[in-house]
Amino acid sequence: MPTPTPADKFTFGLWTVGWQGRDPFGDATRPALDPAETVHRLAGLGAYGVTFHDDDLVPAGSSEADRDAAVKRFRAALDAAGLRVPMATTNLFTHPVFKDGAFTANDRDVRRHALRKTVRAIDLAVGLGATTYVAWGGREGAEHGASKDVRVALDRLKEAFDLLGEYVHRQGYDLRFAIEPKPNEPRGDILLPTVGHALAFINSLERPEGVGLNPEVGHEQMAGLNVAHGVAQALWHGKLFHIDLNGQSGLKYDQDLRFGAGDLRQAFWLVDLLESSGYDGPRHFDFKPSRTEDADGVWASAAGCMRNYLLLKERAAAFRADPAVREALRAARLDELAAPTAADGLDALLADRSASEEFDVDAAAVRGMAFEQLDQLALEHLLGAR
Ligand code: 3MF
Ligand code: MG
Ligand code: MG
Repeated sequence: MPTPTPADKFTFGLWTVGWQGRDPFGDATRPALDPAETVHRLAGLGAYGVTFHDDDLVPAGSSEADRDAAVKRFRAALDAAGLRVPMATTNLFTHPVFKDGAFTANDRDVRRHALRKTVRAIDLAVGLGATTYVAWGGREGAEHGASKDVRVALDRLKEAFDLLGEYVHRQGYDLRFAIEPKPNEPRGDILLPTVGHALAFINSLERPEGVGLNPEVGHEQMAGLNVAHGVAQALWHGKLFHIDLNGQSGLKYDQDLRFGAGDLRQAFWLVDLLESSGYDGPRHFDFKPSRTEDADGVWASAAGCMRNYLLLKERAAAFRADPAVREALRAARLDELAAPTAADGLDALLADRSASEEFDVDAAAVRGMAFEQLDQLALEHLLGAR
């Protein structure tokens, strides 16, 4: 059984194992976790790092003295346990003041407060060593048609990222932003609902090079999308700055299952992609241990996330190394996809009668693609049958 080590770069949010099980229908089923204890428990399980929202570490409304004490205690725990903070973020969704959003709230004073809260949280993040700053706009959205002018709201969202980018630049921080798309929940419809929307938005920013993506498995799947395809496109654009791993079973409420639960095939293809792509950032778990669990169940589910990742990594490596798979990839003509379509240039293509007048479309149409055989091999590797 594979055992996680810090070299695997597994990280967890304080809010994940710390989730108390409050949902829209029921109260908390578990007591709050102390961030310092979380650090020690995660280190004991073989994690590399821990992440947080400002309010996870310093509860909203804390005095300056309480804030300093909380940060000091956390820093001491990190040092003692040898855990890193590669990423941090801002909570712009829990407090009622953000009920209509933060950077895109219709109320201007709320928008200005959201920016100041984020600037303060960025200082905290950088002080603890973070180099990635995630921005999930959970409340940036709407339920009522005319209540949000989406084009104007996108102006305000751009303004926010431009100001924050200017701040980071001015401070000389080594920090990149990673936008986390999500289609809905808690808003009926959230701005930047998918990887594709976010990629397009980034191109409109003043400092696009400092902004990338933090795709989440369940978020893409809630939109009915293939998460490995979305992540592949983010990689293709050089924009995979971070990733949130969890599990989701189809189009329903945001489940935040432990990684590997939910759509196992998509999890397999995602691990196969991450491990073969050269992505060397954290493998960050953003899941919620089921509210049925006590503390033992919480740590068992955190360990399960990492084990499932490592098991899938083993399965994916075995799939790629199998001579039968290599042969099946050839039969499916993946090598041909890798060859440019017209390296001979447009003139040669336009002069090529074999691609037009003389092309035997009927003969080409009957050629089988041999994809079923290839996919069966993948399934057999995933099932541990090969
Ligand atoms: C919600 C999320 C968020 C973000 C977090 C930033 C509370 O579905 O996924 O978790 O990941 O705010 O990292
Ligand atoms: Mg999520
Ligand atoms: Mg997330």
